[in-house]
Amino acid sequence: MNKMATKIIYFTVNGRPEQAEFSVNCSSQDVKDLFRSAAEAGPHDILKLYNRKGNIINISSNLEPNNPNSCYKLEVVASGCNSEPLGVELAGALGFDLSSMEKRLQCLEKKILIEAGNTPAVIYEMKKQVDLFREKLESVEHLSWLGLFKDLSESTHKPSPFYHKRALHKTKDECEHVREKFLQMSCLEVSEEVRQYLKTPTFDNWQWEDAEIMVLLQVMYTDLDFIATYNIETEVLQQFLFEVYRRYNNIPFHNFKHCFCVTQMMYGLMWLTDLRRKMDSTDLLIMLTSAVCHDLDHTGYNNAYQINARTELALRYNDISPLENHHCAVAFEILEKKESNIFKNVTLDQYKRIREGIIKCILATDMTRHNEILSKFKSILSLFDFDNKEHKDVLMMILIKVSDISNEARPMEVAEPWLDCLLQEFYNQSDIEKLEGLPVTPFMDRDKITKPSSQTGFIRFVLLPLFIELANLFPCLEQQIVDPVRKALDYYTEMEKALAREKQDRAPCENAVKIKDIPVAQSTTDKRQSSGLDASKPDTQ
Ligand code: BYE
Ligand code: ZN
Repeated sequence: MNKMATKIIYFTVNGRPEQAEFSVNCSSQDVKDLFRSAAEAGPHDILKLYNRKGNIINISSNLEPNNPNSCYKLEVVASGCNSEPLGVELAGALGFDLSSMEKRLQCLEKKILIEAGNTPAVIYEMKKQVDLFREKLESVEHLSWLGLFKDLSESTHKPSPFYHKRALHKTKDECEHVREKFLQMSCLEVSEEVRQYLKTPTFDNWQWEDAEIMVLLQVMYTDLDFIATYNIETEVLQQFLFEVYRRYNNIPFHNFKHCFCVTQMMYGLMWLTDLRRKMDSTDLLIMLTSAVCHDLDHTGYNNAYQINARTELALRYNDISPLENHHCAVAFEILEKKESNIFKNVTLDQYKRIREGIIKCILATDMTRHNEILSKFKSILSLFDFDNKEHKDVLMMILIKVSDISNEARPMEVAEPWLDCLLQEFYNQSDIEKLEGLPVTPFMDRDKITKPSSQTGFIRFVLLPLFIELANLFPCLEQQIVDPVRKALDYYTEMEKALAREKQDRAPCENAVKIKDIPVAQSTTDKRQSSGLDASKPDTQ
């Protein structure tokens, strides 16, 4: 055994106790680097280390080992601005940092590979993070002055071994592979058991791959009798579903699987509420197709970002629901092609009605309209009339809204990974907002929210009030979707408490400061305003 001798140094940085372990034969530069990262200091910041007597001591490999009672104190002094232009200075700093970080990680990995035989998860994770950060810097055009920007639309650059960019749009190969699989599988019979399971909110999307999901969507159109009623040709439906699949992007949350979940919940609600007896087939066709198309070509950045960053979409739609308008426009782009127009055999009048219905439903998924739509629904609820077109329109909007945000009505094993995906997408957005100097949407800020804190507020103030109103019209939904949401609220409330206890146990003093910084009640209000959930403040985004 050649276990290397080490020494442990105890110190505090910003009042936070830390300890560092060095091998006795490491270099002074290693020691300095370690203190620099412990202090989260930049390459131009100055570090000062004090001993118990208050004397400044040299940060080197000769540093005297100490114990927790004779802690050193580490202080960071910002280097401030010097005469160099800020851009060049920062660019140099960032560029240098990133490459050196990558080099150091590679060295570390090599060393560990020799000793341990495989790359440990922690190194892999660090590499991924550095990789992700580089990727972000490289993809932001506004930050081209850093000298890292890569125009991916040209796509002539060779990816480095460190650079595994996953494109936003699906590649041709990816699509063709899935299309072939889908066509092969669509010949097979889907069992009655699966067809019944598909009608329930307990359906687990994670068990099915994309080609299978396309078959399941085809089953929905078949089992609602749309094929026969609207004379839809099988090849046209398959081409339509393929185009839809193709135009959902590779992003963490608003992807093809989300499209499926929303559609499947809509389908489930139709069967649970026996809607076929209450509304006509065209309304159901509108609702199912709206669900299928409702997030087409989402890029992972919400309307607030589109507007603040003045994107092409915000300009095109004058800041009015840019995303939802776009999803809808892409839907009709697909439907304009005769090979994928599932409505190609309906009358002109019927097409007009379907188009108007789909536009209404997809535009209703903009959460800034949440209170407006829910209030309208509440006001007609006591006299709800299934023969009144206006009433039916509001119900259709409520049903797509419910389906759209219904993950928490599903079993925990299905719902929780969806929350992780959503937070991943939100964090990506806030990272870019920080990089671009745009207002950071508070509920997307990884420094401000946690899984349970975001979810308890959302379930209490958004999800339950919406679901409860729908269950007023369809009492059977109380047990089918309201109860699971209540359970989810209990689950996240417990998780929130456990997290608070854990923090308290770890660092009682530090915790007091943190709670003061991020008041729980405040963050809930922030979320509602910023997500536009407060109808009285439609333009807080
Ligand atoms: C919403 C708007 C846009 C995109 F951070 C997604 F707390 C959503 F606000 N959805 N859809 C499902 C959700 C959920 N938002 C939240 N929880 C969900 O389960 C809350 C968010 C994590 C946050 Cl509303
Ligand atoms: Zn959606």
